[in-house]
Amino acid sequence: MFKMTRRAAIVSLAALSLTAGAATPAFAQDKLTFTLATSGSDTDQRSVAMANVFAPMVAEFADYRPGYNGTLFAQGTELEAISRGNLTMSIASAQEMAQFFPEFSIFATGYVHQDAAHQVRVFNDPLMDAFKATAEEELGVKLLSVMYLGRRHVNLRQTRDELNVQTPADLAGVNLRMPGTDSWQFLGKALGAAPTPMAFTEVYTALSTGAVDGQDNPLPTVVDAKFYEVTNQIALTSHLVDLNYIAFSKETWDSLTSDQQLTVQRAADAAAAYGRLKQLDKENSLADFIRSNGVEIYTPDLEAFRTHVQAQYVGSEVAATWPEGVLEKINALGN
Ligand code: KDO
Repeated sequence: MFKMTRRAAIVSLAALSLTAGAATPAFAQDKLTFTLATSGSDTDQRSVAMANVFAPMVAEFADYRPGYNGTLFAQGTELEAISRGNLTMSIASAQEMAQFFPEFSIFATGYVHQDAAHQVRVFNDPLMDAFKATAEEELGVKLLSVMYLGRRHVNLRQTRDELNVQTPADLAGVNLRMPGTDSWQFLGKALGAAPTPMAFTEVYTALSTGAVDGQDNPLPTVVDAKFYEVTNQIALTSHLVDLNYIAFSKETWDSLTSDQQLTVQRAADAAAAYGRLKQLDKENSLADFIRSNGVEIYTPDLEAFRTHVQAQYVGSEVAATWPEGVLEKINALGN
């Protein structure tokens, strides 16, 4: 797989931006247009938060135009679109950021973030300053806020009688769909599985046809995407307390007045907080609904998973990209 280096990625993006149309919001007498691309649905709590909280707060000077289910830009291409000036916002992942800047993989590492509150402390800590600066200066992307996606678990087509998942060894040979970026594939292997890269919008069909054995999203996504219709078990591995960033075009940001910038920042923080609470509420209440649809949910040997997964990262080429001392600072911000 051709691994585009950081410098090559930015140079190619810069070259492309010479030809792309102006990213600046649609020309209008007095209103800007903020476009947002996400592979999530319109009913996903992060999408709902952006539409119901962010959009009204910026409505005085900007129209909000979301594109759901990867219809505006395919999953994993949104940041490039922002950088080229063809998109204002995305609900980005650390894994996608890591495609440009490998050091972001630290925020996508199994069993590092402990919970939603830990994610917020990390995102607001000075340790993030260099990461945010790199994203702005080299990619033209401003990371406004951190959103809570939830605890990712192993969700399989096989029944527990067919495949009882207690330790990573039980996942040997299991064709586990993971999102397409390198750090996602690394996590899939670290779990003990044989990961298959696939866009989120293709997962339901792949599960229903048996093209893959399973996937690994949080319980709210299992319900929102109806994965419970085409799977039969969830092993509560909690292997990644996952997050997204509200990513915003630096070019658009710089064109705003300082009052507009303050409003956009407050709107992003409010949307992230709203979505976090709604997602946590769903995460804590959906297990019985999923079980009622024939999916067995159980807790595997968490210590075995944590120990094994963390051991895969130690000394790995992924860990080699992490700036000195950052992991210690993240851990110190934990409970
Ligand atoms: C997924 O593709 O499994 C994933 O959960 C990865 C996340 O980073 C995020 O892109 C998410 O999909 C989409 O927002 C759809 O929920």
